[in-house]
Amino acid sequence: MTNDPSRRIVFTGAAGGIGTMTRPLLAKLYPGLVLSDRVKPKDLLPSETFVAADLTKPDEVAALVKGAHSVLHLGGHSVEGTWDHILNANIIGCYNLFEAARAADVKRVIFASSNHAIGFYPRKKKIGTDVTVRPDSRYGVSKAFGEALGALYSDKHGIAVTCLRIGNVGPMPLDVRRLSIWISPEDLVQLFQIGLENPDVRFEIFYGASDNEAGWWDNSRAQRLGYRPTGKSEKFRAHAEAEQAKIGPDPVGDLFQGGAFASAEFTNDVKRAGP
Ligand code: 15L
Repeated sequence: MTNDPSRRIVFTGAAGGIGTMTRPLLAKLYPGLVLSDRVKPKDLLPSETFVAADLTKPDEVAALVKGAHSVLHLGGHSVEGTWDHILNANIIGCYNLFEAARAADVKRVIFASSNHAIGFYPRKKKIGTDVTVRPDSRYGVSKAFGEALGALYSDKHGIAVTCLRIGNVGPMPLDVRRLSIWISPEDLVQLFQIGLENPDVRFEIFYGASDNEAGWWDNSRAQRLGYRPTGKSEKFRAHAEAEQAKIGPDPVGDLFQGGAFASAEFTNDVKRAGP
């Protein structure tokens, strides 16, 4: 599909953090990429195409995906928020996206899920992509919902759906937790490419993580479909530990993969939380 201008690819959430980091890499691979968000990215280049759309408005989403071959769906709220916020941006918005994709006969959707869909797994447990979801927040619940929608639209309507449980994207891991879940923008783009191009994709869940020695996730399915991460968080251990020392302990969050998302609003006994 690379460099095929007849295959329109729509990228929602293009003005967000991950959008900003991956746009330059994607532009080289998919020159006709259609960027979308509620507001135009400040650094939009004359060579880039932008279409504004609000995910909560079904007709705007339908107009956006009309004629698209594939959608990279990163749009929505990217951290914990009020129920009202999560409901609109991530639950209703995600439904509108899949429904518009079905109506427009879109072939592939890559959904930006999150590690917070499984954030209540203990850090000491290594998990695969077949575990029961254990969200650590309303945000995490919305990502589990998006994965379930993806499975529905794959099984019922034949859309090839790839859900990426993204850890934390950036030039380097920000703290000790991120040593286990960090992904470089380049590695994330590799996972986008598998979702956009691999002929074996029907419904997939991959972890969005680089080749991290401290990792908690078994990503063998992604590897079987060609994922060859080059980022290694261990190279940045000194930096991550120095940053961690500034943050200090979080007696609940430090036990669970989701960190502060798990400890926020926590009223349980830690012994009764998580699997
Ligand atoms: C996420 O899902 C968020 O979008 C991102 O902002 C980070 O908080 C990340 O998880 C993380 O867990 O570090």
